Amino acid sequence: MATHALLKTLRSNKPAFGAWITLPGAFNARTVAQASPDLSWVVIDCEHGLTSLHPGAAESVQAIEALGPNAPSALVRIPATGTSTGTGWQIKHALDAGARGVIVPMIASAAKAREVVEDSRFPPVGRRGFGSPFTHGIWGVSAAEYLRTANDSVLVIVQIETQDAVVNVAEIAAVDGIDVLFIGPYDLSISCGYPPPSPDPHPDVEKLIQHILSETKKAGKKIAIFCSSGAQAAQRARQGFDMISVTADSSAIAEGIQRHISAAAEQ
Ligand code: 3PY
Ligand code: MG
Repeated sequence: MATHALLKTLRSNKPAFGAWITLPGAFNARTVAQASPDLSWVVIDCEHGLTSLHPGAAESVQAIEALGPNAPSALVRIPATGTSTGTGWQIKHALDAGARGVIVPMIASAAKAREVVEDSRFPPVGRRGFGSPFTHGIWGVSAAEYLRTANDSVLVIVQIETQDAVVNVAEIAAVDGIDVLFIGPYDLSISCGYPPPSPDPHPDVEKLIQHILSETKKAGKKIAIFCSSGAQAAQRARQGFDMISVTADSSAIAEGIQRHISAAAEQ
């Protein structure tokens, strides 16, 4: 059975801590992935980060997965969802690149969630095409084994980050083939007319977050959220979140450099 760190952590019902990759380049991706043995996933952000989906994501996934069987699972956040152009090609590039899962932003209806599942799963479940000569090698399995097990091993993660998504959350969570609902607190706040979290969300937005958490758990699905510090992530873990982004490369670099320079300057 093809498996990976995030899938194992989610199945063991332990919080899966992750990190966000906003800067481009295979060496950056590998540096983040190697930063802690407690990382069970990283996401290459092709929506707001600077990695291009093709071929940039493939190079970063390869650099992470080459760390071996204990590497954090490499996820890819695709650039966009839209009404006029389908998102199938983006999911195809991300999964063919060897991503262990996709994070799909701005999903607000069960119909859109079903489309995401169809694009992410091979027939008979979905309509994902088969044909990359590289994907199975990055996973370290044969092509036949990848084809046989990918529908169970690829994680399909949709972001809940708009007012409409909150209204439809129970229906979205009930869609077969969706593994994780991922709250984007920044977009959720601005969609509801509140300022972005600084660092915590507005109490009204927090109520929505708790509602999404309980509806997702009721549906038996995993729930994830984006955080901006270890302390905030620990609190979300205590609340029952399954998958938590703890920090991002760009902010962690700036914080680390600032801390060291301050220590030096204070002498
Ligand atoms: C959000 O908070 O909107 C996110 O998508 C997390 O990056
Ligand atoms: Mg967002």
